[in-house]
Amino acid sequence: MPTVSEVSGTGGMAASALFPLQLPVISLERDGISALRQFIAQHTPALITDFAAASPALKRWSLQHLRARYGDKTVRVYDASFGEPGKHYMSNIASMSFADFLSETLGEGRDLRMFLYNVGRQIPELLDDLVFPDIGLRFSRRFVYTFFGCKGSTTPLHYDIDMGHVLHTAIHGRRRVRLFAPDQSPALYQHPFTVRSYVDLDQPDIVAHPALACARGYETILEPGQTLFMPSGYWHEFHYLDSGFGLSVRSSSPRFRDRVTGVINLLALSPIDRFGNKVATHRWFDWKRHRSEARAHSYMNRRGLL
Ligand SMILES: O=C(O)CCC(=O)C(=O)O
Repeated sequence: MPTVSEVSGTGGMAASALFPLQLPVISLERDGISALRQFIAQHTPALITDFAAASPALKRWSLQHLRARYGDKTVRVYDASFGEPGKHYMSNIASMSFADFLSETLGEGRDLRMFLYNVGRQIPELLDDLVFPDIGLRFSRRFVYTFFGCKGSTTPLHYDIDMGHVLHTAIHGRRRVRLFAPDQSPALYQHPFTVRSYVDLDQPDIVAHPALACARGYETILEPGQTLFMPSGYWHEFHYLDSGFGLSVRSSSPRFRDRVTGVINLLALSPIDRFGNKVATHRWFDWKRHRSEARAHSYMNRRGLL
């Protein structure tokens, strides 16, 4: 890990220095379900090569098939303004037919996203195409989400607000995925009242964000058909190397404190954050940024880095 003194003054730091950790790769056929259960019990992420192997979705859900059957469904679409203070903060920019979304994003390369599309609610019959092994977690059928993006789009660094355990399968296209453990939050300059970080992981600026030099994460490529296990509270950034889509199933965390945090996030912190954005848009955002910097400063102080 580079020290602050090694990198200060330049402001630049190789992005690769942030990702020294090797993500474990397991195969349920080779290593047994017990291997995955162990990662779940230890709250450690892992890449599973064959978690979804028995799911007809992997073959059946071609873009052509989905467009032909569900192209007339109205979907909400998002862009980068989702995370920016202002009118579209935490909300969609428009609604359009699924067929138009596919043409505009995957066909024309417009950086428009469709995420958290609830398949369980919107097209429940698709759930029949998902077959997963019993790994000791109860997946909620009500919260099965799909995520679509075009080549080059990025889902920025965040963790899931409900604090559930997530298994994300890439159905089409590869993603570069970056992960950080929950204890890295101060080094990632988490904005209070949110589950977001705004640090630039591609070009880390250590002058603006000195604590970032302490962050240690994983970086991996998720291939189509592979699944990522993200324990509750794990930070993740997804970058689409190809146009495509993926699917997440989730289960509530076995840890009581995670479940309570999830409820507080959803019922208290997020509404306050939206209210702050509504009434004091830029001042609220700047206040959160300052708080994240103050928190990072005391984190470094505690570690004797100042
Ligand atoms: O695929 C994406 O764009 C993001 C996936 C994600 O954030 C999730 O599964 O929780």
